[in-house]
Amino acid sequence: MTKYNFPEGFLWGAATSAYQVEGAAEEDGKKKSQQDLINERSPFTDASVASDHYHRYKEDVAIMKELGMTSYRFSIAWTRIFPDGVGEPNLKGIEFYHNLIDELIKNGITPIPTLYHYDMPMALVEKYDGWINRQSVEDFSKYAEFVIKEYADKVKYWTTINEQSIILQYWTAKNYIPEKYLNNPQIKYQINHHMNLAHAIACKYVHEYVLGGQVGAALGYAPIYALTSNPEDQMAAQNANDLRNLFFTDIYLKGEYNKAAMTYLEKNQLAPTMEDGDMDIIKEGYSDFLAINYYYSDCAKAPAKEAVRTEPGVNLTGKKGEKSTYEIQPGFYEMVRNPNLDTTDWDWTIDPTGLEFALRDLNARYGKPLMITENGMGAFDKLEEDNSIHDPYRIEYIKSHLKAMARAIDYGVELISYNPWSFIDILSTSNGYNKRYGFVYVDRTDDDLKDLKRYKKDSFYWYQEVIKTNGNSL
Ligand code: BGP
Repeated sequence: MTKYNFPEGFLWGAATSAYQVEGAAEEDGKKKSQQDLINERSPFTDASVASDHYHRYKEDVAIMKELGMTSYRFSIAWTRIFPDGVGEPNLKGIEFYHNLIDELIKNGITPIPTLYHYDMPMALVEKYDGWINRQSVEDFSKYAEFVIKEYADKVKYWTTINEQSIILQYWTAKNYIPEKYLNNPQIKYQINHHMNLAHAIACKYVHEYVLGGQVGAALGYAPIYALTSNPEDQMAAQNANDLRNLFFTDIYLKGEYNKAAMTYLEKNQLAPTMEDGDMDIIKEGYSDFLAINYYYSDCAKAPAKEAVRTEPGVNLTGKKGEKSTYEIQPGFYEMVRNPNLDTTDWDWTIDPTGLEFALRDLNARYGKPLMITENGMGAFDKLEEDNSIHDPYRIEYIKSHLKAMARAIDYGVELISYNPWSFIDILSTSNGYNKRYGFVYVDRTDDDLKDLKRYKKDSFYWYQEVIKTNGNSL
């Protein structure tokens, strides 16, 4: 009798994304994406070297194999394949992902690529403002079709767009937005509509070109609790769930816009402009599964009558309590800190039950298989003199979330895979190399590249045992 019922063949993995791990941002024909520019302007290091995975992928895959990983979720950089976003494909870029995928398969690791992880080609931003312009749908579709066809006989599971929800919530950090649009919040819903079309078209291509292929989005997902049992707060939590979660999942899994969310946007002149036939495209591009990136849960209350529209804040220092601004949608909801939960140093709540809640809720609503493409804990890790890294907090975080997943499975959730963030230390969007997530330490800091050597953290050996026992060592 086993303690935990992770299914036979469950995919145990880990995740990264191209610009956060690869480096070689302008090598072998690759050109810059908007993320290169956004990171250059940030107070942290840029993405030019990152964890140097582009040059060390073989060594990295060998470490994945040693960890026992049976899946690896990574992203393909659009700018490696089409440096200018459109035009002639770049053979060196195509070859890199062939090599990586071949190396994974050779080592028994199922590749789970993501087509888009925040990295719109800068050339298209300069040409027409990137996702703001509807032309982006056509150009992304060409890129997606090319990539899906190219790797069709090697890749079964595809994810389309990473975290549309976060791209929308943090629209000026995840997109390069020209100044003239900064005071126009409708733009973010327009970007999102274009991404809905792009996602659906990519899904269609997977169904068309990949024998037995399965596809879904990788959504940043945080369940939302009401601050109190006051009915007004409960209503606000439902409103927040409609606009922050179901606004995406209803598109992916029902092919329609969530009605309450759309009504709110229309009433506030925020709804996207659509063309005839858009909803047919969205319906045709159905998903086979939903992948979620789960880090934390959120909390909402009824907003005060005089509350004004407010963008969410971010903690960029790793000093607890620094996050002071929470999103407000006037007349709909106000996000607040949950007084019941502890947080990481970056104010992200630690809530394993929230993962169980999310999985159960999504299963009840849509009944589709689910995947976890990110989950993990950012922390200040320390490389000791003997090259060990003691990260009991990360072990505790992942252990409690795995137990929550096991409970959800017991209650009927169909889960395909678990790919925590991150396989190796990567360039964090909210604190460079100060905020680390990996099972494997990369010896560099924001200011000093050092030798970029890889060292296994305590969590590496712990996760190795979890994988070996199909979760029963938990
Ligand atoms: C997700 C992103 C990842 C990664 C992770 C951690 O939102 O998909 O790319 O960045 O969050 O975030 P951060 O680096 O801000 O800690």
